Amino acid sequence: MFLAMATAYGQAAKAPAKAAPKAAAKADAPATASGPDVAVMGRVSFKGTAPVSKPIAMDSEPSCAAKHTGKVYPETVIVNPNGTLKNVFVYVKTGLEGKTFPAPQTPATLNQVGCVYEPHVLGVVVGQDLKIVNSDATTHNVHALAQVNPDFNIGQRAGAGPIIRIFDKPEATMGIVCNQHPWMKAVAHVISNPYFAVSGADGGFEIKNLPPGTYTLEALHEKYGASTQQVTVVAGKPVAVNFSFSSGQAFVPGSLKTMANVIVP
Ligand SMILES: [Cu+2]
Repeated sequence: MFLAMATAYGQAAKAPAKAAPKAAAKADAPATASGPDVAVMGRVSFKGTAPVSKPIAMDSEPSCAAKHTGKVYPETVIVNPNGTLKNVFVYVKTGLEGKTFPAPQTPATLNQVGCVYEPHVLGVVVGQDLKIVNSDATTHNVHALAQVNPDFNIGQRAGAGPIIRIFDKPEATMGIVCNQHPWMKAVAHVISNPYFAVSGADGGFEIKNLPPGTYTLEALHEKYGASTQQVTVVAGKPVAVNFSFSSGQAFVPGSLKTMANVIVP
């Protein structure tokens, strides 16, 4: 008992020195814009208990297992150390009606590295190239579980060139899976404007260059679903918006056609 208390005290005594550099990344601390082009910024907080997931058994694919130094976990729910939620897709849902946006010239890229999709969540604009790259020494089978756009299911050998696909219609939460490696999963969100962001390792997101106006933002997460917020963007000053999801909540359907919740446990 005394030992346990002494250990706890020892940890507590060390805590301030360790915690100080992280203070700015606290979930409720105000976000700081990374540049003058940031129109909307915020964080996605997470309430409740982070789900516990089992490490992925990659023994069936030694060439992929060898690319990882530690254990690899499913990325369905990632709660950051500061209590925020990673991989939440935040985009402009309404307020841009009647406007059209040229598809970005640069492709959205989905890489396969060590039998893991990078990134796990990505945004693609209608008409933009989605470039799927195989960086592994094995064959992948890229299967887009599209419901609004045509689905596709394509083998991609080691060393093969990229697969390019273009989506014609908005479609949120499209699962991309691999028929060779059942643990592989990415989530693509296809939207009709270029104003979106994905929450990062501190739960933060930034939407850049959104013109002044009033908009509805929607935040989408593959397990927890949708949450919306109204926001008014003014010139020259980033507006702060925060979202929150919780461990006990049921899946909330979003406004875009969303596929049934594909969960890799
Ligand atoms: Cu694969």
